[in-house]
Amino acid sequence: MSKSHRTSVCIIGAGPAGLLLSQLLANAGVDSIVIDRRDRSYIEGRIRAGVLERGTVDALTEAGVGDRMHQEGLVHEGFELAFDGERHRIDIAAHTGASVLVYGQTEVTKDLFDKRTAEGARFFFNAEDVTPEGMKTDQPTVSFTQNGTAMTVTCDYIAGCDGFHGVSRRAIPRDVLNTFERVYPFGWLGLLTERPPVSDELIYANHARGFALCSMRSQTRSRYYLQCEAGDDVANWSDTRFWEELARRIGEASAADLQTGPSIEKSIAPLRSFVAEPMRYGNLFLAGDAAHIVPPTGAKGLNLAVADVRLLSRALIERYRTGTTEHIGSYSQIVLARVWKVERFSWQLSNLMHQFPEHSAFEKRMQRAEFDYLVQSEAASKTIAENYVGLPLE
Ligand code: FAS
Ligand code: PHB
Repeated sequence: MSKSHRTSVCIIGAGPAGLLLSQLLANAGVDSIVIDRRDRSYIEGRIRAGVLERGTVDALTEAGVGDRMHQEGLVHEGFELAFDGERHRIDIAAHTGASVLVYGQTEVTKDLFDKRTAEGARFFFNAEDVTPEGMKTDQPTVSFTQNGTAMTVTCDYIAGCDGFHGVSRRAIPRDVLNTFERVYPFGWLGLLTERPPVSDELIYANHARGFALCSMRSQTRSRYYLQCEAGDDVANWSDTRFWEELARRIGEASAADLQTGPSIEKSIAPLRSFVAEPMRYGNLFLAGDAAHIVPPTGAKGLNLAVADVRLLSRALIERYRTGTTEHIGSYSQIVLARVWKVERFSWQLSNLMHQFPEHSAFEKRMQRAEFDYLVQSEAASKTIAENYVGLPLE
């Protein structure tokens, strides 16, 4: 048995990129269908990003999903960089006049799902063998099976919002697609605990034993990360071992305020920088992790996905409202110009804040010298601040 469906934009992926795109299109009266290989509870259960740039806060507010974010999110006007226990605050409010909002990606996803569902959005979960086809035609299709039933969605445009391991990027022919990648020789071990955070603001720490990050989800729920071996196994990390290592890396003064507790989530994420060009092929458009990955050091992954979606929704809405395709034509070029600048910042901060096995004594001194320069130079701290709060959309 097979079923056919028709929509304007078929969105592959119900993560933050796909959900926000569907909402922005719906707000402009453009119909979409959202297909995901997982279901809502699985997607909401993934613990990921924690910091929202001002552009992301604006986009979610404009989309009509900002109420809980503004009530529960924590406004942060600065964060700290630390080297071997010495801490330097980056005053992002003084440098940029802006702030960031600490509000977990999990909550953003829940808010988007709630509104999309309340508005009767068409979702297909647990989709298998999702296959985009006909991208070079004006009637592309996405076929898949769901509970054994073959489905085909015919549309005007396909939005590939299916993350790094999705199928959309792979639907672009090899002789068209160019990819750029840097895989880091370490991963991040993340831990979530119901304990007040060690500090009011985030602390990014570089220590001889490795990087550590002290973050949070609320005043009672903390999120911590430790740099670990690339192939490390979370089973090697008891809570006790995690807390002891974190205390070493953040230094005695900070560790004195550390409230340890049982982990409610613990996982290891690999780190890579990755970009795929172009982000458009015929009537297929890529957005979010489907097209690029940044190491989480700069808190950019989710925010970059939102920026892509703001530009893609603008292009698609323009086409349906006016018939012109100016921004559809320039989408890939405009969005990639910003992607590369954000890749640069995430790569730069990762190089500054982590211990690299291949680093010589000289390169370790270069890291320390860059930190010391940041501490003394207003200009250097300002550049960090303006990237952290988010670059202009274009
Ligand atoms: P997502 O990966 O979130 O969503 C893609 C969706 O597509 C998923 O729901 C998936 O099920 C679906 N999909 C995949 N293949 C499919 C197929 N064939 N058919 C249909 N659907 C398919 N960013 C930060 O800023 N800070 C962090 O601390 C941080 N930590 C992270 C930790 C991990 C383990 C990972 C993987 C990422 C992390 N990120 C972090 C980055 C993350 O937040 C992403 O940038 C963000 O989820 C991007 O959103 P999407 O582009 O929507 O992709
Ligand atoms: C998080 O809280 O998960 C987080 C915050 C900042 C980052 C990365 C992750 O740079």
